Amino acid sequence: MLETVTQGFKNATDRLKGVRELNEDNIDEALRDVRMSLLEADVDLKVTRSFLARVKERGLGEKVKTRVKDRSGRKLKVTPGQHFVRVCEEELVDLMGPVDTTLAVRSGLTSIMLAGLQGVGKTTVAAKLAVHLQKQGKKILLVAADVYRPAAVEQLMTLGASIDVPVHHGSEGERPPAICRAAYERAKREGFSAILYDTAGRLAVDDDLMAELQEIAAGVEPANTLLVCDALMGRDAVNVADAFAEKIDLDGVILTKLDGDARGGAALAVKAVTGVPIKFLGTGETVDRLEEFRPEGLASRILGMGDIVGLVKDFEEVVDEKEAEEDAERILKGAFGLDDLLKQMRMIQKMGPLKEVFSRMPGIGGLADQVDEGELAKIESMIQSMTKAERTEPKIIDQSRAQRIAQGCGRKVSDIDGLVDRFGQMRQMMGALGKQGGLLSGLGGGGMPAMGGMPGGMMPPGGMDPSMLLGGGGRAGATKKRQNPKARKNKRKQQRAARKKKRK
Ligand SMILES: Nc1nc2c(ncn2[C@@H]2O[C@H](COP(=O)(O)OP(=O)(O)OP(=O)(O)O)[C@@H](O)[C@H]2O)c(=O)[nH]1
Ligand SMILES: [Mg+2]
Repeated sequence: MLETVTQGFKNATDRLKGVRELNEDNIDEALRDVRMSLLEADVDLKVTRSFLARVKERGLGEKVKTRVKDRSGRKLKVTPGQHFVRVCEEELVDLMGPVDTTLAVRSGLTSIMLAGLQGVGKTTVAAKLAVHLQKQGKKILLVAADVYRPAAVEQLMTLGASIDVPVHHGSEGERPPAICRAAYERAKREGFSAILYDTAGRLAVDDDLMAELQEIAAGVEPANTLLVCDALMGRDAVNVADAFAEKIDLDGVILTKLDGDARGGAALAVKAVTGVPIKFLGTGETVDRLEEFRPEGLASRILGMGDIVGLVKDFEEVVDEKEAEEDAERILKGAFGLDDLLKQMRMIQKMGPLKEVFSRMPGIGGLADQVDEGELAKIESMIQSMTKAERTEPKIIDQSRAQRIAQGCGRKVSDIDGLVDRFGQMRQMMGALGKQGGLLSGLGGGGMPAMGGMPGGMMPPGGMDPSMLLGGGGRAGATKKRQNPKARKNKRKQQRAARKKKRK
């Protein structure tokens, strides 16, 4: 998603490579690329214009310090290109935020009314939000308030059954406001802690639709009224949001189908045009494809810097914390075997389609297109044909062992050799990373990445610097995550060494 815009920013920063200062000419040239990509992504023209104007003003106006100290006193160089990226990132965050994705509670109930045009994904979102709330331990009631489209009720019942959430529906001839009110009373009576009203869609914004929504809202007073919009509608999604916002009080927008749209301009413009923030993103048809919207995360993804916090959150969900910490420690000492690799691979697979996981990693986001899930299955089969000793210390795999393994999994001996070679390199790299401390130890260690390492904006423009894997990456200030103690200790050690060196 938003690949178009990412490419625009990448072209822009490429242009600024090697320039010694930002001036009227080179910033205009760089911004031309950004402008084109924003318009191509279907971002509203006015929003685009004011965004570019702000970036230009700040880019030119702010004195660029070419050498700055980070919080730990380390000196860092900032290029004009990096300064440009930083300004862009901050302005993107301002454009889309601030957002609070916690769902409000009223009279003890997390109540949500979903509204939106036909086919935008309301019913799917209802199920996705139910799953989201399930994870918070809520007891949820789904309400089928679409009595117009045949099979609408059935659709929600099927979804509800698949996630083990009861669905309330009306009887023949009962109108949506009455159905919702009855459901509300049932939720109170039966001790539910969350209720989700899935309303009917219309082809276009019309008075009947608005009147019905107003009537439902008056009857059940939902704590959260969320508008569902379809990213494929591009700029129209923003216009629709604007039209709804005029008629009903919206607390947030959910933008769906971002997986199917490389443009996704609506994500950037909704807040600026309507004043209503996006709260969630839908990125797939299945019920697990819902993301809390974090402007910082999206901004750094757009700028090609990955989305560390989101990644870590996903990681936390699939990982046993204590075990992960131990694993991370071992891995960073270079003391890990193919068994560990297998385990890590499976964990990452649990986080979602590999392509997507990769695209959110800093530094290697660009490799996402080359990820091949089939390759993983191959590796898995090879590892499974090895003995315990071979997995722990692949170095012992000689020609005859390789032959046996190859036979066991139906691969060529050269495949086995290749795997062992690559694994050896990887182990070496991990060991080297571990010595420096940083992100990777954070990923495992209770999911607390070493975010504080770099001050705002010290990231390389293209995001392809391998040091991105080591620490920092996002705007440190924006994430407010504490570093884990180990990374802090490491950092202090580095600082001491640096000071010592300086004194000499
Ligand atoms: N790719 C993708 N498809 C989605 C997403 N969300 C919903 N869909 C699909 O969009 C179609 C419509 O989804 P629904 O949830 O039925 O939409 P709705 O707004 O409830 O539709 P009506 O009730 O008819 O107004 C379905 O085929 C969904 O699978 C998403 O995030 N990504
Ligand atoms: Mg529906």
